[in-house]
Amino acid sequence: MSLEPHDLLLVIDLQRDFCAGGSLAVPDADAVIPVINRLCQRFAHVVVTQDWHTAGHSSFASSHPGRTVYETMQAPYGPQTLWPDHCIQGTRGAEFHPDLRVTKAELIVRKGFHPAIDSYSGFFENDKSTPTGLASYLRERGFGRIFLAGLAYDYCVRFSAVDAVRSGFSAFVIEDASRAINLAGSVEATNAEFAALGVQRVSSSIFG
Ligand code: VGL
Ligand code: ZN
Repeated sequence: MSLEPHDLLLVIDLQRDFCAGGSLAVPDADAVIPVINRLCQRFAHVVVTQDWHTAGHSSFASSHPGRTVYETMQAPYGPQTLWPDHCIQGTRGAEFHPDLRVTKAELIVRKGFHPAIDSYSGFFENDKSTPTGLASYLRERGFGRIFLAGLAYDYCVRFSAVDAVRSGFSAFVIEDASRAINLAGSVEATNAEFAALGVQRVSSSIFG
Protein backbone atom coordinates (compact mmCIF):
# COMPACT_ATOMS: atom_id res chain seq x y z
CA MET A 1 0.00 0.00 0.00
CA SER A 2 1.42 3.38 -0.87
CA LEU A 3 1.07 6.16 1.64
CA GLU A 4 -0.65 9.40 0.70
CA PRO A 5 0.19 12.87 2.00
CA HIS A 6 -2.91 12.97 4.20
CA ASP A 7 -2.39 9.62 5.91
CA LEU A 8 -1.77 9.76 9.63
CA LEU A 9 -0.19 7.35 12.12
CA LEU A 10 -2.03 7.44 15.46
CA VAL A 11 0.05 5.82 18.21
CA ILE A 12 -2.05 4.83 21.21
CA ASP A 13 -0.83 4.84 24.84
CA LEU A 14 2.73 3.53 24.44
CA GLN A 15 3.44 4.27 28.10
CA ARG A 16 5.53 2.59 30.79
CA ASP A 17 2.53 1.35 32.80
CA PHE A 18 1.27 -0.69 29.82
CA CYS A 19 4.71 -2.19 29.09
CA ALA A 20 6.86 -4.81 30.84
CA GLY A 21 7.08 -4.08 34.57
CA GLY A 22 4.20 -1.58 34.47
CA SER A 23 1.11 -1.67 36.68
CA LEU A 24 -1.21 -2.63 33.79
CA ALA A 25 1.33 -4.44 31.60
CA VAL A 26 -0.11 -5.72 28.31
CA PRO A 27 1.40 -9.11 27.36
CA ASP A 28 4.34 -8.75 24.94
CA ALA A 29 3.75 -4.98 24.68
CA ASP A 30 7.42 -4.09 24.28
CA ALA A 31 7.60 -6.05 21.01
CA VAL A 32 5.64 -3.32 19.22
CA ILE A 33 8.20 -0.60 19.89
CA PRO A 34 10.65 -1.37 17.04
CA VAL A 35 7.69 -1.84 14.69
CA ILE A 36 6.22 1.54 15.65
CA ASN A 37 9.61 3.26 15.45
CA ARG A 38 9.89 2.04 11.84
CA LEU A 39 6.36 3.17 11.06
CA CYS A 40 7.11 6.63 12.44
CA GLN A 41 9.83 6.99 9.82
CA ARG A 42 7.46 5.99 7.00
CA PHE A 43 4.58 8.31 7.89
CA ALA A 44 4.78 12.02 7.21
CA HIS A 45 2.42 12.75 10.10
CA VAL A 46 2.25 11.20 13.56
CA VAL A 47 -0.10 11.91 16.50
CA VAL A 48 0.15 10.11 19.84
CA THR A 49 -2.28 9.60 22.71
CA GLN A 50 -1.35 9.50 26.38
CA ASP A 51 -3.55 7.94 29.05
CA TRP A 52 -3.48 10.65 31.74
CA HIS A 53 -5.52 9.92 34.84
CA THR A 54 -6.01 11.91 38.00
CA ALA A 55 -4.93 10.17 41.23
CA GLY A 56 -7.91 8.27 42.64
CA HIS A 57 -9.54 8.08 39.19
CA SER A 58 -12.98 6.44 39.04
CA SER A 59 -11.66 3.74 36.65
CA PHE A 60 -9.30 2.42 39.35
CA ALA A 61 -10.52 -0.53 41.45
CA SER A 62 -8.72 1.09 44.40
CA SER A 63 -11.23 3.96 44.28
CA HIS A 64 -14.12 1.59 45.02
CA PRO A 65 -13.80 -0.19 48.39
CA GLY A 66 -14.80 -3.84 48.11
CA ARG A 67 -14.21 -4.02 44.34
CA THR A 68 -11.39 -5.88 42.65
CA VAL A 69 -9.36 -5.25 39.51
CA TYR A 70 -10.80 -6.39 36.17
CA GLU A 71 -14.31 -6.46 37.65
CA THR A 72 -17.02 -4.57 35.74
CA MET A 73 -19.09 -2.00 37.60
CA GLN A 74 -21.97 0.19 36.56
CA ALA A 75 -20.82 3.79 36.02
CA PRO A 76 -23.37 6.57 35.33
CA TYR A 77 -22.45 6.27 31.62
CA GLY A 78 -22.60 2.44 31.45
CA PRO A 79 -20.44 -0.58 32.30
CA GLN A 80 -16.87 0.23 33.31
CA THR A 81 -14.02 -2.23 33.83
CA LEU A 82 -12.01 -1.49 36.97
CA TRP A 83 -8.25 -1.32 36.45
CA PRO A 84 -5.15 -1.29 38.59
CA ASP A 85 -3.94 2.26 39.25
CA HIS A 86 -2.10 3.32 36.08
CA CYS A 87 -0.90 6.33 34.09
CA ILE A 88 -1.39 8.85 36.87
CA GLN A 89 -0.57 12.38 35.73
CA GLY A 90 3.09 13.26 36.22
CA THR A 91 4.20 9.81 37.37
CA ARG A 92 6.90 7.66 35.81
CA GLY A 93 4.31 5.09 34.73
CA ALA A 94 2.53 7.72 32.62
CA GLU A 95 5.70 8.52 30.65
CA PHE A 96 6.10 7.25 27.09
CA HIS A 97 8.25 4.13 26.82
CA PRO A 98 11.84 5.43 26.73
CA ASP A 99 12.66 3.47 23.54
CA LEU A 100 9.75 4.95 21.60
CA ARG A 101 10.95 7.43 18.99
CA VAL A 102 8.02 9.78 18.55
CA THR A 103 9.96 13.01 18.36
CA LYS A 104 8.13 13.92 15.18
CA ALA A 105 4.67 13.58 16.75
CA GLU A 106 2.74 16.73 15.88
CA LEU A 107 0.18 16.44 18.68
CA ILE A 108 -0.08 14.62 22.00
CA VAL A 109 -3.69 13.94 22.95
CA ARG A 110 -4.16 13.38 26.68
CA LYS A 111 -7.27 11.55 27.82
CA GLY A 112 -8.86 10.14 30.96
CA PHE A 113 -8.26 13.30 32.98
CA HIS A 114 -11.89 13.82 34.04
CA PRO A 115 -12.00 12.13 37.47
CA ALA A 116 -15.46 10.60 36.92
CA ILE A 117 -15.14 9.40 33.29
CA ASP A 118 -12.71 6.92 31.76
CA SER A 119 -11.53 7.44 28.21
CA TYR A 120 -10.33 4.52 26.13
CA SER A 121 -10.74 6.32 22.84
CA GLY A 122 -8.55 9.16 21.68
CA PHE A 123 -11.70 10.79 20.27
CA PHE A 124 -14.49 10.45 22.86
CA GLU A 125 -14.54 9.52 26.52
CA ASN A 126 -16.40 6.43 27.69
CA ASP A 127 -19.67 8.38 28.03
CA LYS A 128 -19.46 8.49 24.20
CA SER A 129 -20.23 12.21 24.19
CA THR A 130 -17.33 14.12 25.79
CA PRO A 131 -14.91 14.88 22.93
CA THR A 132 -11.15 15.22 23.23
CA GLY A 133 -11.02 17.56 20.23
CA LEU A 134 -9.05 15.07 18.10
CA ALA A 135 -11.71 14.60 15.39
CA SER A 136 -11.95 18.35 14.77
CA TYR A 137 -8.17 18.67 14.76
CA LEU A 138 -7.74 15.88 12.20
CA ARG A 139 -10.59 17.20 10.05
CA GLU A 140 -9.25 20.74 10.09
CA ARG A 141 -5.84 19.48 9.03
CA GLY A 142 -7.35 17.48 6.18
CA PHE A 143 -6.41 13.95 7.21
CA GLY A 144 -8.44 11.13 5.65
CA ARG A 145 -6.92 7.76 6.48
CA ILE A 146 -5.97 7.01 10.07
CA PHE A 147 -3.57 4.11 10.73
CA LEU A 148 -3.60 2.97 14.36
CA ALA A 149 -0.91 1.25 16.41
CA GLY A 150 -0.20 0.78 20.11
CA LEU A 151 -1.91 -0.45 23.28
CA ALA A 152 -4.16 -2.07 23.94
CA TYR A 153 -5.64 -3.65 20.82
CA ASP A 154 -8.94 -4.56 22.49
CA TYR A 155 -9.37 -1.37 24.54
CA CYS A 156 -7.85 1.95 23.57
CA VAL A 157 -6.89 0.97 20.01
CA ARG A 158 -10.34 -0.59 19.48
CA PHE A 159 -12.31 2.39 20.80
CA SER A 160 -10.12 4.87 18.91
CA ALA A 161 -10.50 2.99 15.60
CA VAL A 162 -14.27 2.72 16.00
CA ASP A 163 -14.59 6.42 16.84
CA ALA A 164 -12.34 7.31 13.87
CA VAL A 165 -14.79 5.57 11.52
CA ARG A 166 -17.80 7.09 13.28
CA SER A 167 -16.15 10.51 12.90
CA GLY A 168 -15.90 10.03 9.14
CA PHE A 169 -12.31 8.85 8.70
CA SER A 170 -11.22 5.53 7.32
CA ALA A 171 -9.40 3.47 9.92
CA PHE A 172 -6.71 0.80 9.59
CA VAL A 173 -5.35 -1.07 12.60
CA ILE A 174 -1.77 -2.27 12.16
CA GLU A 175 -2.01 -5.59 13.97
CA ASP A 176 1.67 -6.39 14.42
CA ALA A 177 2.12 -2.91 15.95
CA SER A 178 -0.46 -3.63 18.64
CA ARG A 179 -1.00 -6.07 21.53
CA ALA A 180 -4.15 -7.04 23.46
CA ILE A 181 -5.11 -7.36 27.13
CA ASN A 182 -7.74 -10.02 26.24
CA LEU A 183 -10.33 -9.99 29.02
CA ALA A 184 -13.51 -12.07 28.66
CA GLY A 185 -13.50 -12.44 24.89
CA SER A 186 -12.48 -8.84 24.22
CA VAL A 187 -10.30 -9.73 21.22
CA GLU A 188 -13.09 -11.63 19.43
CA ALA A 189 -15.50 -8.77 20.20
CA THR A 190 -12.99 -6.29 18.81
CA ASN A 191 -12.52 -8.22 15.58
CA ALA A 192 -16.29 -8.60 15.14
CA GLU A 193 -16.83 -4.87 15.67
CA PHE A 194 -14.03 -4.00 13.24
CA ALA A 195 -15.61 -6.23 10.60
CA ALA A 196 -19.07 -4.73 11.17
CA LEU A 197 -17.89 -1.13 10.97
CA GLY A 198 -15.30 -1.44 8.23
CA VAL A 199 -12.17 -0.95 10.34
CA GLN A 200 -9.49 -2.72 8.32
CA ARG A 201 -6.83 -4.90 9.90
CA VAL A 202 -3.46 -4.67 8.16
CA SER A 203 0.18 -5.70 8.68
CA SER A 204 3.07 -3.22 8.86
CA SER A 205 4.64 -5.19 5.98
CA ILE A 206 2.22 -3.54 3.51
CA PHE A 207 4.29 -0.36 3.75
CA GLY A 208 7.34 -2.17 2.38
C1 VGL B 1 -6.17 1.26 28.45
C2 VGL B 1 -7.32 0.23 30.13
C3 VGL B 1 -7.31 1.39 30.88
C4 VGL B 1 -5.54 1.15 27.09
C5 VGL B 1 -6.15 2.44 29.17
O1 VGL B 1 -4.64 1.95 26.77
O2 VGL B 1 -5.95 0.24 26.33
N1 VGL B 1 -6.77 0.17 28.93
N2 VGL B 1 -6.72 2.49 30.38
ZN1 ZN C 1 -6.53 4.20 31.60
